[in-house]
Amino acid sequence: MLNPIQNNVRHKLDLSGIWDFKIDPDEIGEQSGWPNALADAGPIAVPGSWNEQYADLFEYLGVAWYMRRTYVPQTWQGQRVFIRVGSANYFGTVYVNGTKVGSHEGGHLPFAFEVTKLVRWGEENVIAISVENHLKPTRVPSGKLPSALGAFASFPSTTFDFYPYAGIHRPVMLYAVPQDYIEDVTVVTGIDGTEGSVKVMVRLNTSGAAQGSVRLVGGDAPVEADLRFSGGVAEAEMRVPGARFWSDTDPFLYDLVIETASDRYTLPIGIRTVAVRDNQILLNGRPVKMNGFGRHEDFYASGRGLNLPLLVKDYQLMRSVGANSYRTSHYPYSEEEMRLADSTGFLIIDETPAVSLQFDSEENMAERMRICWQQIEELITRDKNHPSVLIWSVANEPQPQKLNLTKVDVEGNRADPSVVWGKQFLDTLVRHARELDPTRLVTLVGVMGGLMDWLRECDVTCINRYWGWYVDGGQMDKALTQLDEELDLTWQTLRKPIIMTEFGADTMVGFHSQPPLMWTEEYQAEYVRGHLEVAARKDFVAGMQVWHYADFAAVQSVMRVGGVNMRGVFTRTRQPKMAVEVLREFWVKDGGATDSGKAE
Ligand code: BDP
Repeated sequence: MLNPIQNNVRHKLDLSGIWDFKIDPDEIGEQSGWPNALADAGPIAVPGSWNEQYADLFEYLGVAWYMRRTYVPQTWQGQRVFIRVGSANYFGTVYVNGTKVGSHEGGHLPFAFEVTKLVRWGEENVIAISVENHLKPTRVPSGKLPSALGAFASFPSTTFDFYPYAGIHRPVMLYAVPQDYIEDVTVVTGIDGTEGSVKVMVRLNTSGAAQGSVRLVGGDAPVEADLRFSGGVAEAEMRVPGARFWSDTDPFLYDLVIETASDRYTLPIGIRTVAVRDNQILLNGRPVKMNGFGRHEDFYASGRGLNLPLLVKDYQLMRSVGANSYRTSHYPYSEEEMRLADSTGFLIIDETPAVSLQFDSEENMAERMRICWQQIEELITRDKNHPSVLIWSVANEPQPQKLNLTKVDVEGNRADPSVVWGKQFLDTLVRHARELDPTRLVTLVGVMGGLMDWLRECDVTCINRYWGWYVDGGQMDKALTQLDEELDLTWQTLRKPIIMTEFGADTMVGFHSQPPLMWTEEYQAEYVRGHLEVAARKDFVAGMQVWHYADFAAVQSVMRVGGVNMRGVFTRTRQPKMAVEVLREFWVKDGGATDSGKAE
């Protein structure tokens, strides 16, 4: 699943733009010839969520069809041609010239199918993609299930607190590679004093013997090694004297150029290591704090669709408050975004779509496990070479059957089968991620009042806490005392560095009060200040990530004014609330971040 690139032997054709579109509520499209032609279609932007583009489709989550016609460049003849969808939420099926080429489940990861034999050279090709986003109890994330957080009872019926946007959310492209091509590359970097090491594993699509080379460009002198393939696989290790190590303050990237007789692939890489020692996270052997935000891919009109100007703006705004980190809450973000994190030095907790998992019946859990397993594999395959990714998060807020927000529960009631099922399920996910990638840290994010025991297997303890909001709202002193005590207890119990992956207060921009009352900007500012002060006293706190970066679309409920979660320190249109100044005070170091996004 290498990201398609353009060079002298590889080609790509981005099909982003206005496509034909038609909903199919009765699900008759496939047997009615829609893969070949869409009668009475309307226009739709790809990428983008359909819910935002048509007011009458805001709540529509059933099947919809996309169609686009294109020539395939004549120069690609003789190569292998693929169609690739960056993401389609939730279930996508691709047809080329009327033939079904494959389907994919899961909303936030790319999928590709080879279509070489179906291409019509010298004529138009018809590409049709059907997408549906039915909310179902066994999907990940799940819908139409009773939520342990009863107050989230919502419309549409999700178990999660963000709008279930539907559609093709990332670019669709055709790409071409040589007949014998580089199928996969895995890079593992190490540090020994001032020397870097770069271990490269390359897999070809063919299993015969072959030769190739790998070159690291961008340092003082290029470093090279030979690749000798046997069974289609080759490994090489390069030593890089005087290497420039990748970090959040110096996100230096080398180009790794891999060449075989017929193919060539260039991958930007960073030389860095990540580890945990006692109560700290170490980047290149030095303690680092991962401060920043929980976020969403969310905006007016584009919905969850890739929005490049917004991306650049968001990175600049995050940097302007001194943030160096965020979590891809609650699903994998776009590949464009991951590359930007590499080049601008953000430290990422990369999360799967497993938000609000429930452990309700063995049958449901088996189905969810199948999907979680696949999503972890697809995520790690996609993102394993990004230096920015330090931590895999395999779940956010798995839900015990009974949730008591006010009480820290260490072991849980073992007579409750869901307590035991949850532990087995989550341990399995953590171990699976660790097996696939032993070079990074693995975590899952614990819910307030959840079981500490479920987090034991993790390398880093990530917790979401809402003292002063859902519990002890309006009573900041009491809330901060509870937070203080709970952080100590969590450290003493689990003995791993702690990142607070969520803490925050809903805030209506422009609401003010003295004394600070809930929902006002003053309250959010005090809340954030109080939390950062408590954390600053504890050296085992390895990061503070405010929930949320910006207000975002949620489902309708009594908790979400206008269907918006207002916990952002920026509004949905990216205007600052008062809390932004507090973050600057704590996070912007002397000189601080500049508008260009680079720390000075
Ligand atoms: C946590 C969830 C997050 C919600 C947040 C909230 O992880 O998705 O948006 O609470 O209530 O439970 O704002």
